[in-house]
Amino acid sequence: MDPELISVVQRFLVSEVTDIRPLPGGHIHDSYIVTAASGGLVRRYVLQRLNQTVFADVDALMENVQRVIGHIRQRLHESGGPDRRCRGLSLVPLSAACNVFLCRHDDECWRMFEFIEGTRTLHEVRSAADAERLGRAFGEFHDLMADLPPPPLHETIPRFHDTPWRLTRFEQSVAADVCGRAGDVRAEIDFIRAHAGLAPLLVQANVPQRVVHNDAKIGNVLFDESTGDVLCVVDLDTVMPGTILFDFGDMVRSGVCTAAEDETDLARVEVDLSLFEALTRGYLGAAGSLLTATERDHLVTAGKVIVFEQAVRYLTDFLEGDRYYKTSRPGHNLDRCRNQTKLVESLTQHEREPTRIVQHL
Ligand code: GN1
Ligand code: MG
Repeated sequence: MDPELISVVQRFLVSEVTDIRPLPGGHIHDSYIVTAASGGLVRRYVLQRLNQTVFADVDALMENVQRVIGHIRQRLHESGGPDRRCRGLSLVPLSAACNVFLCRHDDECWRMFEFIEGTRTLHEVRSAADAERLGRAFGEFHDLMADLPPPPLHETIPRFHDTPWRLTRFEQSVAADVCGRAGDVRAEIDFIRAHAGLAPLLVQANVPQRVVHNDAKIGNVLFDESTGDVLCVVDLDTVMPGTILFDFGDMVRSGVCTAAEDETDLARVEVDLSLFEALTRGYLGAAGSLLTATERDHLVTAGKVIVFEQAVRYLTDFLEGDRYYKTSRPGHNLDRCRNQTKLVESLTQHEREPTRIVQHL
């Protein structure tokens, strides 16, 4: 075990550490699974070193996360929800201060969650049942957040789903071409330019600001391992004001196709209408009564815009030298971009059926 990591863990209120190993999956923070044993009782935790290039204001981030966790717990407690769900996410306090995160140097901040045993995550949906659970999970989340008391949450990453701004950033990265990669990705650049008309469709929509997740993908849903039921949504770092269209669009990214977002066999990246139907049914079943007519009218568009936005973000990062997203192979961000552009294409081809599905649910 890395002695540096052990010394970090020892600052939190945990007993004897027996194992620390990397937890793969996230694109942003460094995450580890920590095992600790005390008096024969083995407990696990998720330790995270926060990415402060992405989240510049860690105090604001952690204040948001604590408020959201506290509110969910209170709401579920009031509604007599099963205790297990109320314990969805728990931050581990530090041993020597009443705080839940540790900043050792200006550039090194850590936090630790209790690992929820008996749960699993999925990287992609496998069936209509998964898609429906994904929709329901974030529908319930929107419902839970609907009465979060003021003040508004901090904006942990400004302009996060401002697609026109993402497009401007993209054009800057093409113009600067700091890695000399633009020449190799002309087709992808052309695709994005040809679809630039998608960018303003959500930010111009006349829909209310709500508290939304902003990273509503299947990988951020925790399932009960034995029943398959949704336990809670995780990764609360970008929970902040936004529109439900951002989240529905993100759900479409991972919910309408059984291929992962970095699948390179693009023949597998196709909208499956039965998955779209199940996802939307799950979502509207949980949050349908919250939605205005305009929000409902924009659900199908939201899918196209947010998948497009993600393609733009991946290509921008590829052009800038893969500095934002973690990658595990050369060209990983380009593969992700190609995957998302294929999904935009497929969503564009199948526009009418999803619209009809939303109207009939
Ligand atoms: C990032 O780290 P992770 O996987 O939770 C990203 C999201 C993207 C997502 C793509 C703060 O989330 O916006 O949609 O990857 N988070 C941030 O899978 O940029
Ligand atoms: Mg995230």
